[in-house]
Amino acid sequence: MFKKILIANRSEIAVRVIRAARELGIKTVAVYSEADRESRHVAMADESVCIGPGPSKLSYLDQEAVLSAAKITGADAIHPGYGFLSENADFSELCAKRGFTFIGPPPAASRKLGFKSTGKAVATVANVPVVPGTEGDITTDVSKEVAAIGYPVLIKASAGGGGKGMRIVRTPAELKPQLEAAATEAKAAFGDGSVFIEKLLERPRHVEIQIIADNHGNVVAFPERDCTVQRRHQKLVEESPSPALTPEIRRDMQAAAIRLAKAANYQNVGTVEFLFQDGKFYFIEVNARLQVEHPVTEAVAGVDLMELMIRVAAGEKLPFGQERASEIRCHAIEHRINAEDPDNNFMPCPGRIESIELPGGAGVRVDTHVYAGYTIPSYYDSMIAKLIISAGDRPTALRRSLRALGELKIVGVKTTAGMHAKVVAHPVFMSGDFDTHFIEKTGLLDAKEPSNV
Ligand code: MV4
Repeated sequence: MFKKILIANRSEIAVRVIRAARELGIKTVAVYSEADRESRHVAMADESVCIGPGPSKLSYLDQEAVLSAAKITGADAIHPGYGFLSENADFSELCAKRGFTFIGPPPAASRKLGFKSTGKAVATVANVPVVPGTEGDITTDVSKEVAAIGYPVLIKASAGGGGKGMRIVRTPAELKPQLEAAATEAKAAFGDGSVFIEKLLERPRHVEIQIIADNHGNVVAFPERDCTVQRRHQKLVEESPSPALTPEIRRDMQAAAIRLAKAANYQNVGTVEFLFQDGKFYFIEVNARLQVEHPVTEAVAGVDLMELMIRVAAGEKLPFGQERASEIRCHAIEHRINAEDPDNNFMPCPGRIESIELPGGAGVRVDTHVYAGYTIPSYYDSMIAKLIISAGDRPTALRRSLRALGELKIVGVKTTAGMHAKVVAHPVFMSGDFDTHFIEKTGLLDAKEPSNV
């Protein structure tokens, strides 16, 4: 097992890594930017190293700065958290070269799955259903192929993720100009102009399967997370089990996720994302990291994914098989609380937290790095806390969510907590029957820039 882990991240996820490491008897090193001196992860870690100024490019994304901090503190492993360097295969290779274990997937698997078109190719080989579309990236005239797929279609950037750079095409006349615009945009945004096309699913749900794979060929899949409630491709609420899945679909989705992981020689925790519509699921992409919403699965399955992630990275075997991983022990919901102004188009709202009261009691978990007197810096994302609610069934979990959201009191910055209460109390959300357009259709957020899909 590792002796000392350096955490190449900040905020609640850095705190989460420190907690898991401490329970395993592993020392921790926090790195931080000049803007994060007061962040809780710095105070909690055994040691800390300032690695640069506020902007991420000059600190959390500075590979040499992170590696120097690891070297001078004698760390033997680096945990990347999510975002920043977490899905950077070059960084993971560099870690290995310098003698540190990167707590993440092997670079080859990460490269194959990180690129969406090649990820889809692996899925096809593994007999995992994909959305009908072009095979690989577009290099020639595809108008005939697209006509066969049938309009409307969606152009996606191969190097993109999370909905960035997607364009709808509803008629043949729009195809060529939209393809050109999409390629230009993708080149500018991701440094790679490759695009591919898929049939547009008009009212899908977003359902994802958490997996974990060790270095001994074992892979298990946990119950799904339903992340259908999103706004501008930002997840707001995640829950498990999905109100839309039957036990048969769940089992098939889990088996598909495992086939995909095995075909890619995947190791580490990971998430296989699917769209689900009319009783059928379609693979869309893999997230080769531990995600923000992992505590939903921890609650439902009764496991510690962070601990397991560290153990398999250290070469241990998975301590249980698929039967244990499939157990559903409760219903869980996560609310991402962001420092954003609901009255100003959800603009980030950095500033000083004057006071904060966190909810508690049975079935309420709070993951956060903030405290009274803490000033939220403006350089990073606006998520300041996650509430993870669990209860015996969905209706009880929803009532508990409302209770916990009501207990949460933050003075000093505006937050999305009130909006979460509106979502949970909405009859359509309560019914469980909704799709990715839920937020726009209900007008809950009065979005001034609605998503184009
Ligand atoms: C789609 C789609 C409809 N049809 N693909 C958005 C995020 C990215 N991971 C995939 N996304 C979508 N892909 C096809 N072929 C609709 C979306 C989508 C969406 C998906 C999940 C959750 C919220 C969403 C909001 C808008 C669009």
